[in-house]
Amino acid sequence: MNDALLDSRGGQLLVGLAAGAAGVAGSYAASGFNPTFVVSPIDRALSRNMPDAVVSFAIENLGSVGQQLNLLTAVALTWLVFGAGVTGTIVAGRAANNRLLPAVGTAVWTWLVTAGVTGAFVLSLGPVVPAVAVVALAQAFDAYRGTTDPISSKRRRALSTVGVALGATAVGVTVGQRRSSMGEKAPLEAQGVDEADVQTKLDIAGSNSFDIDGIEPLVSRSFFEVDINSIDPNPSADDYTLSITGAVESETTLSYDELQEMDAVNRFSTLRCVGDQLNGDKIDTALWSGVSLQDLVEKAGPQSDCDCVLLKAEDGYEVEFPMEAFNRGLAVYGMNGTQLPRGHGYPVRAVIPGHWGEVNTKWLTEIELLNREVDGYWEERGWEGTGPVKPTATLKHDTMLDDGRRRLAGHAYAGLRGVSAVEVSTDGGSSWSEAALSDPLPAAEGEGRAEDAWRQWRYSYDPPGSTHTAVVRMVDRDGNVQTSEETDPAPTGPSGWVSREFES
Ligand SMILES: Nc1nc2c(c(=O)[nH]1)N[C@H]1C(S)=C(S)[C@@H](COP(=O)(O)O)O[C@H]1N2
Ligand SMILES: [Mo]
Repeated sequence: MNDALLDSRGGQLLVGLAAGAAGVAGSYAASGFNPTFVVSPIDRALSRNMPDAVVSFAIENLGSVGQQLNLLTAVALTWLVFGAGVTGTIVAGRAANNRLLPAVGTAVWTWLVTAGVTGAFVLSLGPVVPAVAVVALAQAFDAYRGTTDPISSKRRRALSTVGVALGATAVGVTVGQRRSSMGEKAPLEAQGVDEADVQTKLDIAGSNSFDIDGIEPLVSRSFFEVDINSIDPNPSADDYTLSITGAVESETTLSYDELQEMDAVNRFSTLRCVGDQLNGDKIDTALWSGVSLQDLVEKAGPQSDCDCVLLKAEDGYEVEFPMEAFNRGLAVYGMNGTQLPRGHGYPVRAVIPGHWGEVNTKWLTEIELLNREVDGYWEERGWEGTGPVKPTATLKHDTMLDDGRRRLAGHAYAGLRGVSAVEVSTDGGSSWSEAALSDPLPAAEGEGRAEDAWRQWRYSYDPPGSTHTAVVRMVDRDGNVQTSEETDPAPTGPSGWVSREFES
């Protein structure tokens, strides 16, 4: 009777899958949560090839959970591909009676798959080492197997192999996690940026902010993140180029250094995702440092027939919108006095005042001037989120003060339409009073106020002692009252008044 673990079908598959898991973790250890992680391109291919209906369903019903499911599926697929290949080499090794074949085959297979999908030849050694180690160990266990109790010792060898693979996987995941969190929040050191101006503006934002629990200060502490990746691109600034192409006199390419040498603007701007909910959290404000997009494009000599432009990014994302909006925008590399963080588009993103979040292309690589309009990533999926934002007033805070009054607070934002007042009703909308507004953030240049930034509001009242509804709405600079008509986020963004019921 032959009791070698690697002679049984079950044992071969077990070792194959164990080595596969260690291999996936090894790739993670070498790359972290980066595009060179073997799962990354597979995750991307999966999500990009998902039918539109599934994508729309996932966005509306699952939110970022949809992305996590996609990532999990990609991990499982990669594991199976590794596992199947390794199992194959074990089976072949047995058939050919060749002890080297499984280890060599495992090395070649895991490297080929990883290098094939990521294109990173050296980092693709990451999965090779742990996967080969698991296979070699299983072989060694079999070679030195005891003779006293074949059944239990075979089981023990199986368990040992799985144990080693689990250990290797845990180590890989830990190392990968470390690697992933490196390089956050580097200081902004660009020649074109006036650092004193950045600091002054951030100080003003601090002192103008209401200090109220549960509502973000004027410069958000934590900034929401929305994009089509579960693993963000991580381009290097050294290799970075921004090309201006299409309907221009001469196509132009700029490096990261060239951008940083140009005179920069420090400008507050609020971003809001078209997929935000009524009273949602996909709205935030930062101080952005970068150069005028119009100035960049002037260099190339724009001659677009449709006065429209397509922005393209490292992750394959694309969005098309009018030149008129583009010309007001910035190519941004700094955020709140630090280097633009990876999650927000490092090295360079677009920040376009007054329009929905989706035009603020992160990891920006190309500006293509068009002669004819095209659909971008979200428009292909039924959204119409490239236009001006809809006005919003949120209600994020209520508390009983010591003097027996109740205080309500939130934000208001209407893009370039500006916020001139926030009105609060505590009788379900019959009568309205004006809330106090935080002092506006300063303009990028000169004495005025920031043209595309939210305001905070607060309002205190004597509670009536019976059930009542508080409602909030904003008024724009031209005196237009925000519409009460409620719409879903899809396809043009949410609208409506936010309300909250109180028992007393
Ligand atoms: N390259 C790229 N840029 C992108 C996206 C993306 O998926 N890829 N998402 C857009 C969307 S839908 C929004 S709302 C904003 C969000 O910016 P933030 O993640 O910095 O908050 O980025 C936009 N820019
Ligand atoms: Mo968005």
